[in-house]
This record gives sequence, C-alpha cells and structure tokens, in this order.
Amino acid sequence: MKMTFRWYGETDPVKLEYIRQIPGMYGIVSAIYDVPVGEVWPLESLHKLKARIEGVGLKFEVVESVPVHEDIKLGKPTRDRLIANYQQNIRNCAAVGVKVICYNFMPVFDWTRTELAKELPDGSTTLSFDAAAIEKLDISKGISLPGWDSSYQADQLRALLDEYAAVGEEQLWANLEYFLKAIIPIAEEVGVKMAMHPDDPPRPIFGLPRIVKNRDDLARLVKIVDSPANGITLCSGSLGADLCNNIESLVREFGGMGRIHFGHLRNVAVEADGSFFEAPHLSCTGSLDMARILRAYHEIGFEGYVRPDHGRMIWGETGKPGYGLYDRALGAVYLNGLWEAITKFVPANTEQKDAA
Ligand code: DNO
Repeated sequence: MKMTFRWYGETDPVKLEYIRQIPGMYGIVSAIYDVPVGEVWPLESLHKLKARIEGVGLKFEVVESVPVHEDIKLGKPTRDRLIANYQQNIRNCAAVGVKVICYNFMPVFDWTRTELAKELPDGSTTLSFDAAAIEKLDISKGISLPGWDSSYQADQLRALLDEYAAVGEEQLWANLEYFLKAIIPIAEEVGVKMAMHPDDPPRPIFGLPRIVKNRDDLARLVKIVDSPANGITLCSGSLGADLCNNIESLVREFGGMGRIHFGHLRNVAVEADGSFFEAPHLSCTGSLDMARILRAYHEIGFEGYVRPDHGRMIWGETGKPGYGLYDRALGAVYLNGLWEAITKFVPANTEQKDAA
C-alpha cells in the first residue's frame, strides 16, 4: 500500500513541505487546475508539477482527476474532439510517469453535500449530507448547494438538468461505453491505469442519473472493456454512504481481480435514510470498520495507492472543506499504523494475489 495525499497545487493553503513531514508519506495526488475542462494539459505544466513534488522528496504517480466534459457524458456530437483531448491527456500524464488517473462519470455535480461545516460535539466541523433536505430543494428556482453555488447560473443549470433528463441511466451507460472504448486502449498502450471514482453519494440526486453506486454497477463498469487498465477508485466513504454496500467484500471482489488501482479511505456515520456526516477515519467513530477494510486490502495483496480522503476541520484550521492538513494527516498516520499491524500479524492470501 502506497500512502498518498491530495494537494491542489500552489494555491492550496496546505503546504507541500508540510505534507512531506507526515510519516510514511509516499506521494502526492494532484492535477493541472488552470486548464478548462475538456482541453489538453500542457506537457510543460505536468513536468513543472512533477519537478515541484519530487523536489520535496515525494512521488507524483497519481492524477486526480482528469475531468470528463459534460458533452462526453451527454453523448453530444462535440464529444469526439473532447475524447481526443482526453486521450492526449492520458498520454501526457504517462509521459511524466503517472501510473493512475482517477476520474468520475457523475453528471453535473461531483460530490454533493448539504453542509460543509456541520459542528460535531467535540467542536470540529465536517461535511454532511441530509437526505430530507436534498429532497426538499426546489431546483426550478435555482440551486444553492454548498461547494457548487457559483459553478452554474440558474438557467444554465436548468438546461443541463433537462438534457440529462432526456439521457437517463441506460443512455448514460452507452455514453460511458463509447468513452471507455476510446480511452482504455490508449491507457493500455502507455501503461496508465484508469480508476473510476464512484458516485458520491451513491444515489440519484435532482433526478440526475447516477450509474456507479454499488457492486453491480462496478461489475458492469469493469466488464465494458475487460482490461486491467479499466479499473476503479474504491472510495469507502462514497460507497459506504449506502449501508447496503459492503466495502470489505468490494475490496475482495474487485481488488481480487486486480481492478482497484486507488483506494480512498474515509469513514462516514450513516443514518437509515441515507443521511450521513464524514467521521474521523477511526473505526469507532463512524459506520465503517477501517481495520477490516484494510485487512481485506492486505488479503488480496494490494500494492496500489491509497489516500486518506476528506478530513474534518480541527485545531482551528480553515481552508478548503474536507481538505485541511491536520485531520487528513491524522488519518494517514492511523491508516499506516493499522497497515503496519495487519501486515506484521495477518498472513496475506497470496493465492488470490497470484490469480489476479
Ligand atoms: C472528493 C473527491 C472527488 C474525486 C472525483 C474524482 O473530494 O473524492 O471529488 O476527486 O470524483 O473524479
């Protein structure tokens, strides 16, 4: 298991030099942020980013994300040019040594929360999702959603939602298939593993189709192009927000077949109606048992990348919700500690690894 940390580049309030001080840190997960979605990332920007990261003694082997343009998801005629650009981005990432690209196929909104700073009893704040509050939002009047308010004008958003209503789930799958058939051969050719991030939360929102929510969706996804390059980012917190998803068994199934290329490790405290808040990584604070999840990774002989996913805001830190330094650093150290104990005392199932 290679521990990594997400860093948003020079504008990130978290200093790269501080990330390096977290014990057991292997690499940085980042992206090029100043190029519009759908365009090609200049090779020199990637070289610069790599040199900056390597300059502090960390590796740059995982990109999160190369975003997929809405026209590709909607299957519009403009998609071929955008897919060609995406192919070039895969090539450019490979040229600087990137091994894994995390991406998602969520229409319009990536992760969705109803509150960015829910206060917990210990005074820390965290991201949360209230299922009833989402149902009550009247999006015909425009939308006010923490984290996304300024991304779209109300009329722009309405137009997009209408377009997706016409697309629906099966057509979204077909559009994904078209995309994967075009990009996976390129990823294979240049030695990059594509790692699809599941929908977060794993349910349709605002009538938008969402297609990567559970075991069956993941099984369908990896079969569309049956190649190791067509893999997943197993996000424990996203999938774990549906209590029907058993993260341990997803690790065994998809990791066992060599399709988990990136693990996002995060805990969530989930209620019966699907509401949740993001808990500290420690098992006893949320609905997920991190020790069992990591044991499953160990059993399948996992040697890929993981990162502590979102953290709370603690110790007075301010900044990008979910992406402060302190709580994610605590998460990384906790996960590394669990991993040390598991790898020392639990035998790995090497048979399964050899079969993968
Ligand atoms: C949330 C992240 C996601 C993830 C994308 C991958 O903080 O896990 O935004 O980066 O879905 O494309």
